[in-house]
Amino acid sequence: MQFTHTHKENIMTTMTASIAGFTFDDILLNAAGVYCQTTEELDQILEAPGAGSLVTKSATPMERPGNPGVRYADMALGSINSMGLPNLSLDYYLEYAIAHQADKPLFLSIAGLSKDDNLQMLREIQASDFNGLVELNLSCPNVPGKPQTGYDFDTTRQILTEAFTFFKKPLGVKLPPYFDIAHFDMIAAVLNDFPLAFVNTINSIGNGLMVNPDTDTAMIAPKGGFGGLGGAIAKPTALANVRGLRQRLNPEIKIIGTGGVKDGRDVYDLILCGADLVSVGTTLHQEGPTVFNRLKHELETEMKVKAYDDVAQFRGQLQTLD
Ligand code: RRO
Repeated sequence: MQFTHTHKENIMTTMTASIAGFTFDDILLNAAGVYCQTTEELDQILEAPGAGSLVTKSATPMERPGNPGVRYADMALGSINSMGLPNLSLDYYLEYAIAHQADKPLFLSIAGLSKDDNLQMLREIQASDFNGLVELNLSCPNVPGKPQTGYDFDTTRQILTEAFTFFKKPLGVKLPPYFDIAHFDMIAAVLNDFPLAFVNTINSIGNGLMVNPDTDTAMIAPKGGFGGLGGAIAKPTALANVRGLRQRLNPEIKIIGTGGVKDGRDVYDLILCGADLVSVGTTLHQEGPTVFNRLKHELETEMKVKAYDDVAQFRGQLQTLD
């Protein structure tokens, strides 16, 4: 028997996930901030083979230009950025998400510079026709004078307490990386008190610094060169945060794993540590939206080596040596 060749043909592997009653036909998406600032970029993610969803650039109530000067640089083990929350406003992304929500389940990201901004945006989303998922970014490291909310456990609890008095759509939070076991315990204790649909871990590793050896200058301009680290350098931190939170969070709270994905094995490792969906930042920036299909095929190859045909068979199944 002869098989005709189509470009979707030979994936017999199940790579799906569900969050808040939505089914994702593929488990990959962009990391917020990458390829998602304009409708032109968003369209490319929406249509990219291998991408199961998208998240829009973190929005503020009003459009922002972000930080001036060179604000993203590639480096040997990943990237450093201090974009400073450039975005085209909540209304812009809300309009896009409502127009395209019939195609796939979509994530709308918001990052207010104050609790009131966040609550105001959630009210607007609640009142709108948007019926997808909202990612509340508690971890932007790059706005001068604004600490990452996710490192302040009391403020995080306060925002979620007020949000859930009126917000009834599926809500998740984007978290900064944590570096101490006590902090995993503390953030999980807060998050487990709320009906969150998901957490997304990790945002970039905040406030690193890289030097350009040709010029002896910092690699990026804002904040004296301090910026968030992403890419390969972030992988062990991302794995630890996915794993540490999966061990602590209520099972109803799903996990989007973000950080350090360059190839299919990196996706596999995040799933093994407990990720439901996996998002791609630095490598998407470097390679463009064809990255999703490459990663999907590499993940399938890795799964075949291990004799799996469904990501559910190894999700969260990391073994330890003790
Ligand atoms: O825009 C940014 O500078 C930025 C944000 Br909001 C974020 O959440 N994470 C990041 O690495 N950069």
